[in-house]
Amino acid sequence: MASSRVVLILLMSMVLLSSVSLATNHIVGDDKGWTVDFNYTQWASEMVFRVGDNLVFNYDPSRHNVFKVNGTLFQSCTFPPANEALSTGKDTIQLKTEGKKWYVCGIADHCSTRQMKFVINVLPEAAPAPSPPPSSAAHSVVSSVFGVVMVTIVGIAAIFA
Ligand SMILES: [Cu+2]
Repeated sequence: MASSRVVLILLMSMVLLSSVSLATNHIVGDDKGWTVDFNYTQWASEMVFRVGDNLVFNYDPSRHNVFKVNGTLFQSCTFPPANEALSTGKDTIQLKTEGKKWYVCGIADHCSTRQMKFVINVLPEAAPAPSPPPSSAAHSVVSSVFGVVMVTIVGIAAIFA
């Protein structure tokens, strides 16, 4: 049956296309970078963080560093030993798991009084778009790029069917 083969190929290609995830680089503090007296709590509240995304800290390494801490250390602005800090001045942290993550600067009073602290809640990777039922697969293509890909695949499938 040629038609069922086409549908099968359509579904497989949808799965392939939808699995191409778009990881986002979140530049902490945007063009301000990681520095004193910037409201990172506000910044973080406007973002959606997902597994696979990156946090990028840009800063002057002679003035700041980056610690990933737990909630207790975050509240009290206490830190692990300084040699466990990230301190290159351009640190990228990949968000590998879901849930809350806390980040602070461990220099002087930057955490306690200069706002260099924030918490994020990492969500699961973006779910693939739900696949339509097979019978309507060929009719429900809305995206033009997707449509072109589909037409090409259907054409190829028709040749081999
Ligand atoms: Cu600092």
